Amino acid sequence: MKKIYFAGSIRGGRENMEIYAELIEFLSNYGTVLTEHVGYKDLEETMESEKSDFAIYDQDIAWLRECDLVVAEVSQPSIGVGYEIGIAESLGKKILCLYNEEAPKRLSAMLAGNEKISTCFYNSIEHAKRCIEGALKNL
Ligand code: 6K6
Repeated sequence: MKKIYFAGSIRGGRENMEIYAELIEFLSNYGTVLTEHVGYKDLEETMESEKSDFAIYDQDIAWLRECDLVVAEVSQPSIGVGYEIGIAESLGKKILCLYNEEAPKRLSAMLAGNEKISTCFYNSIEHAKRCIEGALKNL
Protein backbone atom coordinates (compact mmCIF):
# COMPACT_ATOMS: atom_id res chain seq x y z
CA MET A 1 0.00 0.00 0.00
CA LYS A 2 1.27 3.47 -0.89
CA LYS A 3 1.52 5.95 1.95
CA ILE A 4 0.00 9.33 1.25
CA TYR A 5 0.55 12.50 3.27
CA PHE A 6 -2.39 14.85 2.83
CA ALA A 7 -1.69 18.45 3.87
CA GLY A 8 -4.37 21.08 4.37
CA SER A 9 -4.80 24.23 6.40
CA ILE A 10 -5.56 23.90 10.12
CA ARG A 11 -4.61 27.09 11.98
CA GLY A 12 -4.48 28.92 8.65
CA GLY A 13 -8.30 28.54 8.51
CA ARG A 14 -10.74 25.65 8.16
CA GLU A 15 -12.93 27.06 5.37
CA ASN A 16 -12.13 24.16 3.02
CA MET A 17 -12.31 21.38 5.60
CA GLU A 18 -15.14 19.55 3.81
CA ILE A 19 -13.12 19.45 0.60
CA TYR A 20 -10.16 18.01 2.53
CA ALA A 21 -12.44 15.31 3.98
CA GLU A 22 -13.74 14.36 0.52
CA LEU A 23 -10.25 14.25 -1.00
CA ILE A 24 -8.93 12.18 1.91
CA GLU A 25 -11.78 9.69 1.47
CA PHE A 26 -10.99 9.48 -2.24
CA LEU A 27 -7.25 9.01 -1.57
CA SER A 28 -7.95 6.21 0.89
CA ASN A 29 -9.13 4.08 -2.07
CA TYR A 30 -5.55 4.13 -3.34
CA GLY A 31 -3.40 3.91 -0.23
CA THR A 32 -2.99 4.69 3.44
CA VAL A 33 -3.61 8.34 4.23
CA LEU A 34 -1.27 9.07 7.14
CA THR A 35 -2.94 12.38 8.01
CA GLU A 36 -6.67 11.61 7.98
CA HIS A 37 -7.23 14.04 10.88
CA VAL A 38 -6.69 17.02 8.53
CA GLY A 39 -10.26 16.45 7.31
CA TYR A 40 -11.83 16.05 10.75
CA LYS A 41 -14.50 18.48 11.81
CA ASP A 42 -13.76 20.25 15.13
CA LEU A 43 -10.11 19.15 15.01
CA GLU A 44 -8.92 22.27 16.81
CA GLU A 45 -11.38 21.91 19.69
CA THR A 46 -11.34 18.15 20.12
CA MET A 47 -7.92 16.79 19.23
CA GLU A 48 -5.47 19.63 19.31
CA SER A 49 -5.56 19.98 23.08
CA GLU A 50 -4.56 16.33 23.49
CA LYS A 51 -1.18 16.67 21.81
CA SER A 52 1.56 19.22 22.29
CA ASP A 53 2.78 21.23 19.31
CA PHE A 54 6.17 19.49 19.76
CA ALA A 55 4.52 16.07 19.44
CA ILE A 56 2.50 17.20 16.39
CA TYR A 57 5.65 18.51 14.70
CA ASP A 58 7.67 15.34 15.41
CA GLN A 59 4.88 13.06 14.18
CA ASP A 60 4.29 15.05 10.99
CA ILE A 61 7.99 15.15 10.11
CA ALA A 62 8.21 11.38 10.64
CA TRP A 63 5.20 10.85 8.37
CA LEU A 64 6.70 13.14 5.72
CA ARG A 65 9.86 11.01 5.75
CA GLU A 66 7.81 7.84 5.46
CA CYS A 67 5.32 8.82 2.73
CA ASP A 68 5.43 8.03 -0.99
CA LEU A 69 3.37 11.03 -2.09
CA VAL A 70 2.38 14.40 -0.64
CA VAL A 71 -0.97 15.80 -1.74
CA ALA A 72 -1.44 19.36 -0.50
CA GLU A 73 -4.65 21.34 -0.84
CA VAL A 74 -3.26 24.86 -1.06
CA SER A 75 -6.30 27.05 -1.79
CA GLN A 76 -6.27 28.35 1.80
CA PRO A 77 -2.86 29.85 2.60
CA SER A 78 -1.30 28.05 5.58
CA ILE A 79 2.19 28.45 7.02
CA GLY A 80 2.20 24.81 8.13
CA VAL A 81 1.24 23.49 4.69
CA GLY A 82 3.86 25.67 3.00
CA TYR A 83 6.47 24.43 5.46
CA GLU A 84 5.50 20.80 4.88
CA ILE A 85 5.81 21.26 1.13
CA GLY A 86 9.30 22.73 1.55
CA ILE A 87 10.37 19.82 3.76
CA ALA A 88 8.84 17.30 1.34
CA GLU A 89 10.73 18.88 -1.55
CA SER A 90 14.02 18.69 0.36
CA LEU A 91 13.30 15.01 1.10
CA GLY A 92 12.82 14.39 -2.64
CA LYS A 93 9.13 13.44 -2.27
CA LYS A 94 6.67 13.58 -5.11
CA ILE A 95 4.31 16.51 -4.47
CA LEU A 96 0.92 17.32 -5.94
CA CYS A 97 -0.61 20.66 -5.00
CA LEU A 98 -4.33 21.19 -5.55
CA TYR A 99 -5.53 24.77 -5.90
CA ASN A 100 -9.16 25.78 -6.44
CA GLU A 101 -9.27 28.25 -9.34
CA GLU A 102 -11.93 30.22 -7.50
CA ALA A 103 -9.91 30.68 -4.31
CA PRO A 104 -9.88 34.33 -3.20
CA LYS A 105 -6.08 34.63 -3.02
CA ARG A 106 -3.64 33.87 -5.82
CA LEU A 107 -1.37 30.89 -5.28
CA SER A 108 2.09 31.77 -3.94
CA ALA A 109 4.70 32.07 -6.67
CA MET A 110 6.90 29.81 -4.50
CA LEU A 111 4.58 26.94 -5.45
CA ALA A 112 3.20 28.08 -8.81
CA GLY A 113 6.73 28.81 -10.03
CA ASN A 114 8.32 25.62 -8.70
CA GLU A 115 8.96 23.09 -11.45
CA LYS A 116 9.59 20.29 -8.96
CA ILE A 117 5.98 20.52 -7.79
CA SER A 118 2.95 19.52 -9.87
CA THR A 119 0.12 21.95 -9.36
CA CYS A 120 -3.43 21.20 -10.41
CA PHE A 121 -5.63 24.28 -10.79
CA TYR A 122 -8.98 22.60 -10.34
CA ASN A 123 -12.45 23.88 -11.15
CA SER A 124 -14.43 21.08 -9.47
CA ILE A 125 -13.81 18.35 -6.95
CA GLU A 126 -14.06 15.78 -9.78
CA HIS A 127 -11.29 17.64 -11.60
CA ALA A 128 -9.13 17.54 -8.43
CA LYS A 129 -9.73 13.79 -8.18
CA ARG A 130 -8.61 13.27 -11.78
CA CYS A 131 -5.40 15.17 -10.96
CA ILE A 132 -4.85 12.86 -7.99
CA GLU A 133 -5.33 9.79 -10.20
CA GLY A 134 -2.75 11.18 -12.63
CA ALA A 135 -0.21 11.71 -9.82
CA LEU A 136 -0.78 8.21 -8.46
CA LYS A 137 -0.23 6.67 -11.92
CA ASN A 138 3.13 8.41 -12.13
CA LEU A 139 4.38 7.15 -8.77
C1 6K6 B 1 -3.71 16.88 17.51
C2 6K6 B 1 -3.89 15.53 17.50
C3 6K6 B 1 -4.44 15.22 16.33
O1 6K6 B 1 -4.62 16.36 15.61
C4 6K6 B 1 -4.18 17.36 16.34
C5 6K6 B 1 -4.27 18.74 15.88
N1 6K6 B 1 -3.15 19.40 15.22
C6 6K6 B 1 -2.40 18.94 14.22
N2 6K6 B 1 -2.26 17.62 14.05
C7 6K6 B 1 -1.53 17.17 13.01
N3 6K6 B 1 -0.97 17.94 12.06
C8 6K6 B 1 -1.11 19.25 12.20
C9 6K6 B 1 -1.80 19.83 13.29
N4 6K6 B 1 -1.74 21.15 13.16
C10 6K6 B 1 -1.06 21.39 12.01
N5 6K6 B 1 -0.67 20.24 11.43
C11 6K6 B 1 0.01 20.07 10.14
O2 6K6 B 1 0.27 21.33 9.61
C12 6K6 B 1 -0.87 19.31 9.17
O3 6K6 B 1 -0.16 18.26 8.56
C13 6K6 B 1 -1.35 20.35 8.15
O4 6K6 B 1 -1.09 19.92 6.80
C14 6K6 B 1 -0.56 21.61 8.47
C15 6K6 B 1 -1.47 22.78 8.76
O5 6K6 B 1 -0.72 23.89 9.20
P1 6K6 B 1 -1.43 25.19 9.84
O6 6K6 B 1 -0.31 26.19 9.92
O7 6K6 B 1 -2.54 25.62 8.90
O8 6K6 B 1 -1.96 24.77 11.18
